[in-house]
Amino acid sequence: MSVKPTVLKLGGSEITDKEKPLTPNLQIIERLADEIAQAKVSSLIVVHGGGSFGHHIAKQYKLTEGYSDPSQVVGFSETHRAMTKLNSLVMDSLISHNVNAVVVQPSSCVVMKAGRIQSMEKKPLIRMVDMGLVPVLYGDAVLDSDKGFAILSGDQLVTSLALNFGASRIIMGGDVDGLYTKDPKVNKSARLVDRVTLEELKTQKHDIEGSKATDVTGGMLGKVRELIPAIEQNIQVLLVNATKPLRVYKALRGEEVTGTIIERG
Ligand code: IP8
Repeated sequence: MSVKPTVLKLGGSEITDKEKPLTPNLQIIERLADEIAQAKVSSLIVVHGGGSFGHHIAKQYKLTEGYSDPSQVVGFSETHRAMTKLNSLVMDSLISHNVNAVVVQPSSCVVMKAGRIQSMEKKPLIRMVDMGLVPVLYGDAVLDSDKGFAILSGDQLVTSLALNFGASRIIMGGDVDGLYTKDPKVNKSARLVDRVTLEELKTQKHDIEGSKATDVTGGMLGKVRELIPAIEQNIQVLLVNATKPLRVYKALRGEEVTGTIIERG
């Protein structure tokens, strides 16, 4: 790629209502599409999570455990279908805000092995970004050469894209201000960490609470673990609250913003 891309993740917990199956948060999707459009980043890849579109169905059919029974096959199909519905809402918003977005379906270009990405078709993505298009990928049900199938989290995808395409930075939009010492939704003494190195993160990580909502791919704890390989390669990660206006915009513009910077140190 001629310009190092920024990889932006839009978490499922803000673009959907995670407690209500198949419920999008259209207002937030629209606002985020507007912020992405206004920020005018020259080289951008967007990934979004599953929220209440992917996780409930994936859990119902035990998809993360892999294939063990023919009755799960319909669950693979339904999980992917639900994700395409959420994705089409994101795409409609982006395109209506004049972002030249194009869908790249992970189920069609990624193969996993034991729950980790084994291979990804990269050429179309490279050409898209060089053409000024914004590829949009999402957490998805994906075929797995060991387990039959698996759930690919948007976070694993973000790290893999950032490493494969030499990203300059990763911006993770979530529903909290950044990384806290405790889960801020249940613990008032939780403190926002504005900057942390990988070493500090490794020793603090037992204090980071996982998500309480239905999340088959690990919530905040899973997020942090997944990002480590990218941070090790000197790719800076910025966690911001995408439910608050202009945080994603400022992060994309490289302006000062409330959040957590994670770097190798
Ligand atoms: O919300 C998982 O992606 P995530 C997507 O980024 C599915 O963990 C299909 C559950």
